[in-house]
Formats: sequence, structure tokens, C-alpha cells
Amino acid sequence: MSAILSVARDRGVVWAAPGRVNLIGEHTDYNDGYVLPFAIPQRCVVTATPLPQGRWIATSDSATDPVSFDATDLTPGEPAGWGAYVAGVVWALREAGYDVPGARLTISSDLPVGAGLSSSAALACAVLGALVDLGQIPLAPAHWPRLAQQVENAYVGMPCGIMDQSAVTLCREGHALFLDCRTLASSHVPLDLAGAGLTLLVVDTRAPHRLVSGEYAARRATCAAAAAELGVSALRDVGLAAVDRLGSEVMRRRVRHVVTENERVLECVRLLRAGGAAGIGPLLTASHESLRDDYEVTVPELDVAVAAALAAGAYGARMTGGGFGGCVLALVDTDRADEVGAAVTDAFATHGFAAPHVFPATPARGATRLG
Ligand code: GAF
Repeated sequence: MSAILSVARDRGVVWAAPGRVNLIGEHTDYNDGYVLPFAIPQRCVVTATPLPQGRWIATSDSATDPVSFDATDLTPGEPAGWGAYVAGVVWALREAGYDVPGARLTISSDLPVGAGLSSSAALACAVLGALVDLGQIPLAPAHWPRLAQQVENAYVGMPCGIMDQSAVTLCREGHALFLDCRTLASSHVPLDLAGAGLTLLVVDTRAPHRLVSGEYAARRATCAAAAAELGVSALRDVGLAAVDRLGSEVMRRRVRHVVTENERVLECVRLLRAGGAAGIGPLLTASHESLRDDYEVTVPELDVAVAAALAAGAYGARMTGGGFGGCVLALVDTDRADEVGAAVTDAFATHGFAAPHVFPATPARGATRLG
């Protein structure tokens, strides 16, 4: 390392990691399936400056109290809240055998928390980037998603798949990330919305997340049980014919969602590569219907937002993310975006829901060093 770079690093490093919207491929990642997320411009920024080895102090612009710990405090689940993601990254890096530099971490984010836009994956990956860079740890970004997933699974206690961490790390501006969650092979699919006169509107329903963690774990467990019953390692390996071989009606519906959702992702990639962005609308809507009726992860706010967007002329609309609250994505003609947003807002008022936050989503780049 040159003397100049070394001095610059002594003053600290700045890393940013974005949130993500999933275009299609929901609840497929933990079934070894396909996903197609893209990063958004809203992001988490972490500045890391060196502290004596073995001590970490983190402050966040969304919390009043700092989080402070040393290596002996690293116990999965502690501290609760956002601090677990910071401690979890240090823990996971150490578990993987790396020497993690002590650091003061200053965190700021313009991602809404709990909106299903992956604010936690953004936090974990921005901290990861900053610590890896500060400590010159030889861990290439291609390996960050797996490590950040470990943070969630083994430290925070959320049994998520690998989609969010992959999107947050690997996405490219103007593209969606087509990821095979079994092999982790990925490619960047052009998402040229502006060129097609289209906008992807995000409707943050601001619906309080209900039963998220327990219901998510229950869906995952049902999928694993169904795969075992069908004699495969993951639902990725079955087609629709397998559905009828399952004993329970709930299992049949869950598997039907996973199988058809994987097919929708592949078809969506095919259409986008052929330059037909507007043509993906019906796939988005079919995905929502499947998540509502078969996977049962929607709530009234999500269903009302989708129905209102479609009634106002959207080409397609669906919930995005884990569900039970969070955001809806609607594909609209850019010159009708305001009208569709207003229609959703009116529908929320009619139903007595809190006003949603509606904004256009532009495919942005993944984690990056800012300084
Ligand atoms: C959440 C999880 F974190 C992801 O891994 C994924 O399963 C998603 O829900 C549903 O597609 O965001």
C-alpha cells in the first residue's frame, strides 16, 4: 500500500450501500430460486475511522444513543435493534477468521426503516464495506452477500434468504440483478425505463409490519417441509405437477406460488432482454395475486394500493419485499405517474389508511466507496 493511501485510511473511509426494490421473484430466494431486484438511490452511508484494536463505537442519525462494544461483548442477538447489524458484521468477519480493525462508525441513512426496502441489508453491507476497506481485509464484494446474510441469520436471528444482501452489494445503475440463488450466478439485465417512457412507482404503504418475523419463518419452514416431502433439496427442483402430490392444502398453495413465481422471473428477464419493459406488467400483477392468494403475505394496504394503481392505468403492480406491510411497485407511463400516485393516495383516504409515500424508483448502483 502506498504511504498516501495509508495516511488517507488513517483518516477513515466512507462507504454507501443502497436499499433495493425487488422487481419480481418473491419468497423464491430461500427456495434456491430466481430473483430480479434492483438497487435504489436511497442509501445508508457509513464513515469509519480507526480506534484501538478490539473496540467499536457506532452512532446513527436515527438513534439517540451510541452503540459501543468490544470483542468480548459479541453475543448473537446483542445489542437489540440496529446495533445488532453493526456488532453482527464484526462477529461474522471474526468468525470467518479475519482480523477486524477497531473503529468509530458514523451511520446516516435516508432509507425508511421497516418499509421493506432493505434498510437492514444496506446497513450491514455499508458497515461491512467500511470495515473491510479500513482493515484491508481480503474479502472481495462477491463474498459480501453470504457474510451479510450470516449476520442476519446467525447474529440478528432473521432467517432471510440472500436476495437483499446481493442486490445491495452487486446491483448496477440502470439494471436489475438476475440472481440464481442456488449457484449465486448473476447477470445485469437492462432496465431502461426512461427510454421506454415508463416509471416504476414505489408506494410505501407505511402499514405497520405485522407478524413479519414469525410469519416469514413459518413460510420458510413450510417450503422446507414440502421439499422434504417431495424428496428434493429445494422447491427450485419441482414443477407444477408436484403440487398435487402434497398432502396439505396450505403446502400446495405455498409450493404453487414458488413454482409459478420462478417461471415469472424467467419470463420477465426474457421480456426485458427483448426490450419489452411494458410487457412485464401482467407478470407483476400475477405475482401479487399469487402472493395474496397462495402465499398469503399481503395486508389490506398492499392489496388496495395494487388495485388502485391498476384501476388508474398501471401496466402492472405488486407488493415487493417480504410482505405483511411495506411497499408496492407499479409500472406506469411516466406521463401518468402523478395520476396513478394520486389515485392510490385517494384510495388510502377512502379506506381510512394513513397517507402513503409515493416516489419513482430509479435503478441505482450497489455498495460503493465514497471516500
Ligand atoms: C425479505 C428477505 F429478507 C429476503 O431474503 C426475501 O426472502 C424476501 O423477503 C422475500 O422475497 O426481504
